[in-house]
Amino acid sequence: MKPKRHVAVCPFPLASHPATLLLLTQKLAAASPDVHFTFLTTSYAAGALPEFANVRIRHVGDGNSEGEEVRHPKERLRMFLEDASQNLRRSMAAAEEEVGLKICFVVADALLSKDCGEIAEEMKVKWVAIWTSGVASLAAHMYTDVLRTGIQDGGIEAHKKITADKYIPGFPPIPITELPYDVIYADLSSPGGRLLHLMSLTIPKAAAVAVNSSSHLETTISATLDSIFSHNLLHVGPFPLTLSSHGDDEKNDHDCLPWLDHHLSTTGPASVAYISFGTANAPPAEELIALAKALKVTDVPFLWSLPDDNYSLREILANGQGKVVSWAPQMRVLRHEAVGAHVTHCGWNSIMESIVTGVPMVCRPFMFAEQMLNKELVESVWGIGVEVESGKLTEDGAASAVEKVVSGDEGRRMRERIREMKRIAQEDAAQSSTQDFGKLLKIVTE
Ligand code: U2F
Repeated sequence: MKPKRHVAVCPFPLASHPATLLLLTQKLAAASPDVHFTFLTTSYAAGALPEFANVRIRHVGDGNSEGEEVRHPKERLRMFLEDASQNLRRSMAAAEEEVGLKICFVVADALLSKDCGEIAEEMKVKWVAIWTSGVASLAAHMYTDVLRTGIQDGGIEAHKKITADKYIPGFPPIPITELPYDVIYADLSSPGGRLLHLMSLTIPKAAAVAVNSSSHLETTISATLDSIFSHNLLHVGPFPLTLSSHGDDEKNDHDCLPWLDHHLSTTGPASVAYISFGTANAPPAEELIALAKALKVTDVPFLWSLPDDNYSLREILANGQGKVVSWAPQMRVLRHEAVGAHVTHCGWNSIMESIVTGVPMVCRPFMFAEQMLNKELVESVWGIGVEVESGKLTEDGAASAVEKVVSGDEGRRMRERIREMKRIAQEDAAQSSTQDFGKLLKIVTE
């Protein structure tokens, strides 16, 4: 079919962002076969992402003109951001020539709002922003200037006593020190600080802002954000429910499911701990070792998604109590009846996946992006998980947190609360999020 419209999609080339945006693009594309989607990302971030009939992946320059090997994700990102604007423009022009149609709409990862917003303005087309995390973190970024102006410079100890609801209407009483670092503490001229600050200034110009959350999960903050975005906030998540194949990688199974089946029949339902620290962070080696020892002490069976390079740890873990894989089909694992706890870095996708499968969490967040804030939501606001003592994995702290969630009374209460959230998320996914997706589709394709 000859396409009638040409839409550009620009994911942020880090962590799970490209895979998540591609799933959303697929859903938009499946509903609009006469629209051609050009998905623009760096060759590194594109990896082995698949193409579809009306979704084509086009590589964007990664800013690494020397072609040297860059292993550190932060450095890769710094290089990309330096030339992102020019490189995106160049690739969009090439895509227009190839497809034979001018780009008439831009779908931007919210983190690229500044560049994509400017490009769309030059092209005289509209754009939408996709925030792959939840409402609370986006609200925190939107209040960067208010918070920085309002808070006296009393240092971290004084800041721990100030809660964010003082400045952000509808926000839970979370200490401002737990907000994403860039909101209050980053130098706004540093690459990360600048990126997020400019996002907060540019994103209200988008035709709509879509979030990976649903309308009844973070209700009071949603109301605040909706008014900032002139009632164009769209809840199109949680993605594990609304984007059907999210995290459901059939190929990289590593026999996790049969292993869990075995445990269901031996150790029973909700007896296994699943462990993963996401795609962008890893605890230091000594913490991983402490966790391995803690698991031995608790005797809780575990399935651990651990990148291949942790050779020495694999040796400690090779005692039959657990299974270690380099990548797990996370959604299918969490959905399995044998799994009773999710040890997580509190990436937003992982939290949503835990909620929609009803598995309470043991949290070891990093001072990275919004993970500390996500942990506060999980532990203090929703009561569906517990942070490891002192925020770091120690043998005693990790053992006590895992035991609390898997077998303690508090774990049972967490399980009840998370099942209620699962019910709310399911209802939203079937109703309000479906309606909001319809609105997004209309804005993007008509
Ligand atoms: C950044 O987070 P990450 O990409 O590190 O973490 P998640 O948002 O939790 O996403 C990880 C995804 O990878 C999947 C898992 C999630 O969908 O199911 N996965 C898997 O399928 N198998 C594995 O063995 C391991 C992971 C950032 F660091 C966070 O702060 C943000 O919240 C997040 C979203 O913007 O992006």
